[in-house]
Amino acid sequence: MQTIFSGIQPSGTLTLGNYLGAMKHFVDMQEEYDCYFCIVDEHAITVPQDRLELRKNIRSLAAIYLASGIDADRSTLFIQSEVAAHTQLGWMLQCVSYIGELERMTQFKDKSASGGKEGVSSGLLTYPPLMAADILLYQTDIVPVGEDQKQHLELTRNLAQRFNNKYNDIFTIPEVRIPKVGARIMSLQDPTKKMSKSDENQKASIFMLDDEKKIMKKVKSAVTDSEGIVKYDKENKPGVSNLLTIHSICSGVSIEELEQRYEGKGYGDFKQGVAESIISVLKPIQDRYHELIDSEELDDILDQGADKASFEAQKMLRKAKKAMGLGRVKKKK
Ligand code: ATP
Ligand code: LTN
Repeated sequence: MQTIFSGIQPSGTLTLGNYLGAMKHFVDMQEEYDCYFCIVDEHAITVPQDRLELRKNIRSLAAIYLASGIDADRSTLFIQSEVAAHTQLGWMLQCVSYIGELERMTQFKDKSASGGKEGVSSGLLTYPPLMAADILLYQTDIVPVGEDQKQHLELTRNLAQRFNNKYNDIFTIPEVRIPKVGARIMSLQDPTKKMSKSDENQKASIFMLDDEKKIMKKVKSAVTDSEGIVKYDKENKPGVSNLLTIHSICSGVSIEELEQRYEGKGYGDFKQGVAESIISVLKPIQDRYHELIDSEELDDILDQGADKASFEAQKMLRKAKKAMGLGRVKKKK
């Protein structure tokens, strides 16, 4: 059976973008693959975090994974900082990474642009080798992510190949899997930008825990255009196209069918339909979330996940240390 690994940062409440671009696919993949899903809290601290808020977000993300349909009997769900091998291999891979290639990562360029050299943590630069470690520890074959992570995956492959050539052929070279639709859900307020959980404008993103009223309000105020025609045209009608994509994935109805359904109708009806389709997907997830969030069941699942992941990760870490010559070989008595 092939292995899947993916991670999400506990850097805020998940958005509909995270769900449609990543989480939803994780759920579908559990049947066919041996899956590891990680709450990557060590990645989240590359930008400043409030400690209580971070704690809350970690637990909340775990509950969202499960409420969305991750089955703890099939998949391994765990918190990155509870498995020490991640930072250990992360350091080793940092030592095979070049500063130049890390500086070329667009996420680093974007997130560091505003801070200046003193205000940006060095962790933001060295984050991709940690991500590579996450993936390579589990002999991962496939990494399902949204479009924005493609470059990091390319780097992971390069680092794995470089390590294999230089030291020993131990790492599986992972493939990236990007969904055909929904890989890049856009901001409701600026449809040229991706929907992001850390967007300062609250109206730009639908959060997975938003109530019906909020979802309705945000969709109704989404930026469209003045044409009044519901048609998919990413170039000229990015707002409407984004809403059509969302509506289509949430309802399972094709974009062409939706275009026909709303022909001759204004954006009012269309937006009502979009909001209803989102609510129909999120409402059951929210109900289950509230049952889980304060439960012991959640802790048990995370404990078991950390044990299983640690066991597997240790095997790979041992191989990597041996390949690099770290530690020692004990003399026989
Ligand atoms: P942040 O805004 O804090 O950088 P984020 O919203 O980009 O975070 P991540 O934790 O970095 O979220 O990403 C989790 C997963 O969700 C990744 O696989 C990522 O590719 C995917 N993803 C994030 N935003 C979107 C989006 N707008 N559309 C589709 N997929 C997305
Ligand atoms: N960098 C990713 C989160 C992430 C990840 C991973 C995704 C960390 N480690 C391993 C897939 C596999 C992000 O910012 N979305």
